[in-house]
Amino acid sequence: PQTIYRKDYTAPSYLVDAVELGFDLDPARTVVANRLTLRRNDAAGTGGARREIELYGEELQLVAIRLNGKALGARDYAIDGALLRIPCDAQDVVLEIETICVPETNTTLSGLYVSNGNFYTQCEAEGFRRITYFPDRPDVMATYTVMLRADKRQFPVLLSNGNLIEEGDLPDGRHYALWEDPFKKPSYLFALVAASLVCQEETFPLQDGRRALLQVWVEEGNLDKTDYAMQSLKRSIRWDEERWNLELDLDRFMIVAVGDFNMGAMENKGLNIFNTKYVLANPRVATDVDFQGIEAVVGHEYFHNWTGNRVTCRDWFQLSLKEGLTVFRDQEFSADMIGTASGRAVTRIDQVRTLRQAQFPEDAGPMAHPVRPDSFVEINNFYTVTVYEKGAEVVRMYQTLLGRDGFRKGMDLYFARHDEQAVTCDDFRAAMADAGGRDLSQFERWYSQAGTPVVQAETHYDAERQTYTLRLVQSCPATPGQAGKLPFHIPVAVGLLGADGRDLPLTLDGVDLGTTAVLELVEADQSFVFGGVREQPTPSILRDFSAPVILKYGYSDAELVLLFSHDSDPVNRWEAGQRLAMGRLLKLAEDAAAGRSLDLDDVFVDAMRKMLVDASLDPAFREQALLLPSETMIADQMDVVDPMAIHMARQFVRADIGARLRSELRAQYDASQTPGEYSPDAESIGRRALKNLCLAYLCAAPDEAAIALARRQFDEAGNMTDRVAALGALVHARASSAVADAAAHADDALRRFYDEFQGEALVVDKWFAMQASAPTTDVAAVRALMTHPAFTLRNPNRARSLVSTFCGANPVGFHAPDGSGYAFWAESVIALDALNPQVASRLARAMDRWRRYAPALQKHMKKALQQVAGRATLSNDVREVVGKALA
Ligand code: DPP
Ligand code: ZN
Repeated sequence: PQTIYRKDYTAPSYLVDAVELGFDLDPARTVVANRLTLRRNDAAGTGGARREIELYGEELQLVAIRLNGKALGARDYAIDGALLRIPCDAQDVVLEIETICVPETNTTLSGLYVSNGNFYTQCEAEGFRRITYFPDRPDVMATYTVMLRADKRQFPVLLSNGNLIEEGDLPDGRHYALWEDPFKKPSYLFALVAASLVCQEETFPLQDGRRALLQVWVEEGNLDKTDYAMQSLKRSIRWDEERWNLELDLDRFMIVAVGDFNMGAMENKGLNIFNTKYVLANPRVATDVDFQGIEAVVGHEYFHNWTGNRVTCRDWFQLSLKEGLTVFRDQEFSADMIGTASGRAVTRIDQVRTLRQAQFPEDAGPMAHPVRPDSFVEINNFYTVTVYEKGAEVVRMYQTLLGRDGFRKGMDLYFARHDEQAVTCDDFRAAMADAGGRDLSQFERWYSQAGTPVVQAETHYDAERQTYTLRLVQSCPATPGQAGKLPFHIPVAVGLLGADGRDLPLTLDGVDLGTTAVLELVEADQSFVFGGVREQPTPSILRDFSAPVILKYGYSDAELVLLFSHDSDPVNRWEAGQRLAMGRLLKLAEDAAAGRSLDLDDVFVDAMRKMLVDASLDPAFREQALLLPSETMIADQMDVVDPMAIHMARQFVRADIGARLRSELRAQYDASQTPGEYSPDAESIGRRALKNLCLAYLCAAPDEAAIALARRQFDEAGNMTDRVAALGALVHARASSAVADAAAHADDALRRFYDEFQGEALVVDKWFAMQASAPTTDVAAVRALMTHPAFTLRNPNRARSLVSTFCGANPVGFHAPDGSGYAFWAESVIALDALNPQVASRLARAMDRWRRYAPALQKHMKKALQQVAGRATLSNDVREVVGKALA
């Protein structure tokens, strides 16, 4: 496969002003008539070669091409793979192209496809070329007029982008709808839906007095699950107006839910298409996390209307321009919807967790890439946590450096300069620099250098001079293709705590900085000297996680306990607890590997006890503070990863806390009930989270009482959050020998859960995922589940719920010493790749960090990787991932 480089970018030889599309929709044979009005792009040189119109097409049957009315023969153009080139130098061109595609056999879910008998599209990144020949690149922006024709009984609803102009009946039981999108857009934002659906709708007043029609479309039977998505949409529209002065620019905004979908959702102009997972919810079937996910994703896609659609990307290397920025916007939206400082901190902690769980490992593995990649084989492989979540951290750092007002000025300037353009990450940085009057040239390295920077801190207190010196040394490990790194521009937010736990006032170079100072680390080695420091302080470094770096500092236990009890910055307060836990978990994993007995000290358990019972703190915060680092995060700290030892260590700590804090956990469980009707507000979500964490700890050291508690909660739960938490507690206690019939209780709950919810696909996904992630589930059990009538590899959510969950979230089962997990992985990647390369490629990445494991495991892993890599027929998606893993 061919590698595509950012440095090779050239402007398009022709621009498209208008696109007129006609669809005769038939699952077995859809005819697409495409009429393009093109204009020669004189800004693009041809390097002396003759000019050509370049169109992309895949899996299309070409019926006819006409150029300015003249039919072209096979000698008038050349087809080379996906590229169709027509020699042409005319200033103005009308190109008419007729093609045929077969939606019903399209299992890739890219382009036009059929799901449960209905038509949907997915065009980002390069799916439009599977619908018609087109200059399918984001810097070609055009207006679209779309005529849809289909059988009226089977497909009563016909939707596309923009405004509905006309609809009516046709002979033979068919009907049509004509849609017009007044805004210029790149082809990846095109969408159509032809389906039998129903909708919840309302009109909503916009800031400027207009009223917009809002619709949420779902399959019949799901109208009892659309309300939260509609509420979230309205909150998103209002928030974008209030915080950024950005308005909905269309009279109509539609969300359509589909059960077969590769991503979470897609921001097509005016016609967002969503995975059902991020639309359908009511208390019976959806958890608190599901409700939060819906609000975040509805917001995310809506916010793309400005950051992505009105201002789009010049090329796919700039993907983070829209994704990092839009993730940052949806993060701020979710935080603002909670409103309280403590609630904001909990959302921030969640973001830090995601980075450590997924992005730091990616940055340290074979697929490491900069936020703005320099090359790719398959762009679909670069919809990553680095582009999205690290990209959002990069945007957040502008706000930290410029302040909220400065950042807002930068955003305003960005829109003023670039509305209706396709631009680059450099353009965004320039808007921030110009609006803030700042030199942000060094900041560019956050876009160009991969890898997680390490900041090593050292401190020195001079009692005589009353100065406190903070020395920060930064470095960044080598990543594929990037051996040496230059220093980053890192905002480091710092506070100093006195012995009583209070913040000390900060003075730097005679300037009073309040109690949190944002230091700008720009050198490889830089020292900051605080003056007027009257006592030996404890440093709170990287407050609010002010940069996506790994901070190293030799904290003592006493300092960490002080921070865990008192830091005024809740994120660092949480962080101190994570550091206390991580130190112990790493030591215990070593002990477990060496067969030594395991022991947990009082200092740690007492700190956890104090946190648990501190009623002055929000339950949501306490839940975060009591949650241990995940097995993946622990593994990321080890040179040689031993999954079994890590699991034993973490289980031991969970069980020891469960046993030693039994009465406090039980009391907190009772105190955290949420009586009355279910509500997904932050306060109630926090109480349920803390209650269910207490239950999980109690069942980690199960006795009869704990299991009885879980069974009672399972039986009496009035919502899915409590139901699934109880089920999880029972399933994870399945192998306990301390309780009679532990396995029978788990199996009974699983059976009843399935019986009750078998008609709810998203709940059945939870049922599979719950079993796939349980440490008692081995490959044989997964294979047995694959024969369940409800299992299919063809539905991405279902495939991920069982296969990807097992390979990615069940380290003990997946890393079985005999290599059976890896053989299963290879088999699954190959089977999925034949159906859906994007889903297969995600699964393939479960093996990314194979070189970090013990030699005995590595040997099996390499064999599995080679087995996949050795296949003659493999998608570019999977080939790139396994190729990089083995390189
Ligand atoms: N639909 C995906 C997202 O919103 C890709 N743009 O992030
Ligand atoms: Zn996005």
